Amino acid sequence: MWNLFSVPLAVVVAALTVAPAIAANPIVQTKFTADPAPLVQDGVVYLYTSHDEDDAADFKMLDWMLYSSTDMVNWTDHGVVASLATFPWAVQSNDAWAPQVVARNGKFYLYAPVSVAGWPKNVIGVAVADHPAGPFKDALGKPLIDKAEGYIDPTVAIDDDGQAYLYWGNPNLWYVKLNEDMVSYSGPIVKSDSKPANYQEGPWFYKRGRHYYMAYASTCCPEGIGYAMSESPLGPWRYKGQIMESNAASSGNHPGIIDYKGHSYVFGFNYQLNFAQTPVHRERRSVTVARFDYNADGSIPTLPWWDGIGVEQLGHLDPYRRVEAETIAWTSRIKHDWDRPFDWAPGVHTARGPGAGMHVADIVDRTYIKVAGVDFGAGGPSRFAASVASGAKGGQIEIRLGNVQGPLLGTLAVPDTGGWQSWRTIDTPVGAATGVHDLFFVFKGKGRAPLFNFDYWQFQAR
Ligand code: FUB
Repeated sequence: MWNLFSVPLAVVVAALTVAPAIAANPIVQTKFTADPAPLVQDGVVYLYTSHDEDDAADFKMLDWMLYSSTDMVNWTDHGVVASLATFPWAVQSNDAWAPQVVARNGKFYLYAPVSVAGWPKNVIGVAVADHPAGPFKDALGKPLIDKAEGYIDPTVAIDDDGQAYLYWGNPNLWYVKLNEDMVSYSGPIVKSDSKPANYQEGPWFYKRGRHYYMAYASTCCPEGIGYAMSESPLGPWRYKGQIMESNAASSGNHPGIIDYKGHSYVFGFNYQLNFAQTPVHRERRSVTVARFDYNADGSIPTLPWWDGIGVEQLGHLDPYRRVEAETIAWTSRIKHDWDRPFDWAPGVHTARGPGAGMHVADIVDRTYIKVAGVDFGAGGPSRFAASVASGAKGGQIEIRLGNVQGPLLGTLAVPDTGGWQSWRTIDTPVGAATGVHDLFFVFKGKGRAPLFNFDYWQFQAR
């Protein structure tokens, strides 16, 4: 990949004493995402989400997405990991609502609410995969939990004794005991008689230490996040308070809670990107995250409404290893004079293609990607390489530090490669930079049409 030769130092950027990189909320900007369901597996956070279509007015939901991170700030897009087509017996036109994935015995089980024809229509399906990123396959060829009104929002946890429990429901809270195969259950479907008074939907069931927790979308509407605790997996559930009060800026909310690398996180969603583009409420939601600390007695403090700041980065990103271009802390577009006066312009998109799998697509002039907290080390880089493809005239990748107008490390000229899936690795010398910086790829080119696609990148150390 590299042609080693000495490079005049166009730019020398010394190590800065930087504030820790943070994930700006919402944490995904390439799509509208909702109903976060995080899973920690082998040191990685896998964040499953539902997906509001770009043209959704009311709920319009066809598939489930996956993002992963090892630092809680830079999220790698794995694209669609399951869709309504995974459950061919379900209504195919809508209703791919809030999922959860759990791991057991080397397999990954995706529980998903979908609908069937007629009334009542709500059922819960289960699909299984050998890897967190799928492919997920329908396990049963029929619903796991057959139809009743309000059978949505499944959540699963496995107790220390190996017994797995599936909870779900709006506005009631139901449960069954899952068998060890995770795709069947024993005993009756039970309606919990200790559902907290402000419970609405979106339960998130887990055990931490000796405490069992039931977090959920509380109050309606708008929804906050409430939680209850118990000393038993089946309750009784004692209401403990609000993890987050509701907020008029957001009609919905939906918790997903994990511990990761010594910290505790709650995910939810807001409508920030929708309202950054229009004053009209549409079901175009965006997943958010906040960090919190449990109190000594296991209770959870009440957090402020989702801020735009997010959480601190855990560690730094190594730029001398191949990094997928769809690893993104933030993407947007440098605005034009003719843009509407809202806060945020959509940036790049992601797509899956035959040549490169997941990649960044629809790169147009002035879009950019921020990769947070990149550690160039003491020696710094000498060259930058990227895998790119263009069926048009290509463009440029400006490699900047700190912000979209920050010091220019180098510019990679992307040619017409002969097709949108005809991938070439192109490299360029870069100036010196040491220490930790937020890295910005600012895309430039002529016209308003897509310029090129971008699969991965890597720096060479000096
Ligand atoms: O996303 C569709 C539905 O909205 C979910 O299933 C509910 O929890 C609410 O977030």
